[in-house]
Amino acid sequence: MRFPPGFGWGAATSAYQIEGAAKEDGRGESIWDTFSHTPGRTRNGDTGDVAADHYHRYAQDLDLMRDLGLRSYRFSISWPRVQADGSGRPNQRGLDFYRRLVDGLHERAITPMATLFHWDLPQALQDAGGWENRDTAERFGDYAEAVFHALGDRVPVWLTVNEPKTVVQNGYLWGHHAPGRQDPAAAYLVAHHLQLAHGLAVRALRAAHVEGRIGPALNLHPCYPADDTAEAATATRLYDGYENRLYLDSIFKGAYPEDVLADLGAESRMVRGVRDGNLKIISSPVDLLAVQYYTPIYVTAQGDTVRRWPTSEAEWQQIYPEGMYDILTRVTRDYGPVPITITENGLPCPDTLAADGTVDDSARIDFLRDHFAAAHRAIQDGVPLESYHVWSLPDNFEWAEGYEQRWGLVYVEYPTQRRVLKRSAHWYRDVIRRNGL
Ligand code: IFM
Repeated sequence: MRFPPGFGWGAATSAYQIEGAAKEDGRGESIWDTFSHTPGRTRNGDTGDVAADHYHRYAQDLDLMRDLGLRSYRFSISWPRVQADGSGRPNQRGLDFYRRLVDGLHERAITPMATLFHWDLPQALQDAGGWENRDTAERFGDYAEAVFHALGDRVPVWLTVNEPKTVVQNGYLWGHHAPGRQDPAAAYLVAHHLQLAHGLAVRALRAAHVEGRIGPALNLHPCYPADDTAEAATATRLYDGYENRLYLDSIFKGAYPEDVLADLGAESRMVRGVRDGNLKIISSPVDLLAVQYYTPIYVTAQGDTVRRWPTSEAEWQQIYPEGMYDILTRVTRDYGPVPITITENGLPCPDTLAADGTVDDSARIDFLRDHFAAAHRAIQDGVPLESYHVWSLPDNFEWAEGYEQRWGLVYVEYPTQRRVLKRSAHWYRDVIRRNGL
């Protein structure tokens, strides 16, 4: 099973999950510093203060990527490292870190792919209303401009907002992510402002006259009816609207889905918050679509969800590789043709470091093999898939789950920060070398 020549085999991370160095070189506070330091918010009270200490160990991590043969590395830039309070003159020391990282990638012939926002909103902006405040989207456009100015000559692919849906759902509906709110009315206004922020960043890149390509990073969940009834089909359609079309339609079609708008109601904060011209900004043409696939969703006639497939240590995940094929072919059919990159796919395993220094994560190998095969089939059926990033490179801070869930190809022994390649990493190196399975 060979992939197209030059296929971008990669791995992904995000700033708050791996960097640590929370108070160094002028970095400001983010909402995840606040949230993780609030008692009861994360498992075992874990925080990202040290994480995988990547800020200090990035050179070693770069060597590791080279040894694995990675062709692409997706990371995120910490907004509060670049602007401590989310606005104003950029912090040169923060930008310098990313410049060193990006240069190190080029030296090792690895293509950098940078995400501008992976959830670590500067706390000062949260204090001013966070994503409920339209001004945060404007600030994001300015921040993006500063980053493009500093790194635009050396980063060929940019992603705007990582998984806006997760911010909406986990941060504002269920409250188990920062900022920890349970406020449906606010949640969808936040969705709109995140989409606006995306569009403003796209425009900032065009205005900066740099070469790079840019697109959104969306976690898409294929939705299936749980049974054959017409009611389940109807409920599934609306569920899909909230999970997928809310983000895809606005970016690729310049309109929010009618069924979702009707469900929210004309008087909702979101619908009232959409101003003239906003959708034109949101639908500014993009160069690629980044898809993050983890799980399908099965919807009952009542609009509830049920489990169909085995889960992983993440209880929200069902292991269903066909879903990868379905979502890739669906976005190509409904929104294409647009080049696609998979920017996340993976699972947490109960990894342990054996006495002989190995980590046997054969479940991860099985998972990746099946998902790679589904992606390959999608390519054969016409999906313009150009790269695939496994989540994640090293074990890291899994948000509310702290360090208990291990998602990496590389085991991190946290007390010593020693890195150990798991069996899956050795296997992945082989896949990359052979350009296939
Ligand atoms: O760790 C997260 C990542 O930050 C965003 N996508 C899902 C991953 C696993 O939960």
